[in-house]
Amino acid sequence: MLTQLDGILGRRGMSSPIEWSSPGAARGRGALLVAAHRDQEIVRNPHLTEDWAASAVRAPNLLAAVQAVLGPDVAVENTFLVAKWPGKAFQIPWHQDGIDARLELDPERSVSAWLAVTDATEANGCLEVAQGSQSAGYLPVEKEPANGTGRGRADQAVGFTPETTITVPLRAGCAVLMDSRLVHRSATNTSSGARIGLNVRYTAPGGIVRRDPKSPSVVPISGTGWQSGRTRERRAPL
Ligand SMILES: O=C(O)CCC(=O)C(=O)O
Repeated sequence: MLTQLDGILGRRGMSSPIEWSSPGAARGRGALLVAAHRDQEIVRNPHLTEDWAASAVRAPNLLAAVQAVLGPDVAVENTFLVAKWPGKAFQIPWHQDGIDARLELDPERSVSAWLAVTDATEANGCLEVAQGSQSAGYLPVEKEPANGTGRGRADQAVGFTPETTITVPLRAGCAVLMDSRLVHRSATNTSSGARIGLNVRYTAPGGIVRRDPKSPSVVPISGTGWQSGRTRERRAPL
């Protein structure tokens, strides 16, 4: 059966590139972030604290693409700024954005995006995705061991062996939209410059199946359904 997600994101489970900024403005922001966050690898939820990130998650082309998948009522559940610094080993393991130790998102009511702030290339650790992997559903997850460095952005998809993978290089200012179940990872930056990207989890009303009660609330960014009481999270057995 062809679902709405198949229709928009296709059998590959992704759509790219979607422009969220001009390349020049994104690269300029990247330079500022390099200065501001030097050597910090993960910045959690910058859409709550940094104006540029609050604007980026609402960028018109990107929001239109998200609304085409989710409908008019869209909220941001979570963002991560991920910086890969030259000369520092930092790879993100195979994982799915819609499930981790803290939460599970309904894949029919959620979608994730990865926004290139700097250019993302194979040399500097762009995303690598297992196309079509969303069709197998969510995999068991294992929490990545904390190592005290701020690394370990993603909980790992346990036992995942990719069959078909592609790298997703993106020019600064472009984004990829992904099914929440699409398995992806990224390698260490082996270039001489920093690589910075923003990961965004979008959700529609009722899209959060389970979450850690300590997590910040969702931030509605479009639609009127958020006032109607349909924001309640659904509880489901793991
Ligand atoms: O920025 C990266 O290299 C990967 C980020 C990612 O996959 C995530 O945050 O879920």
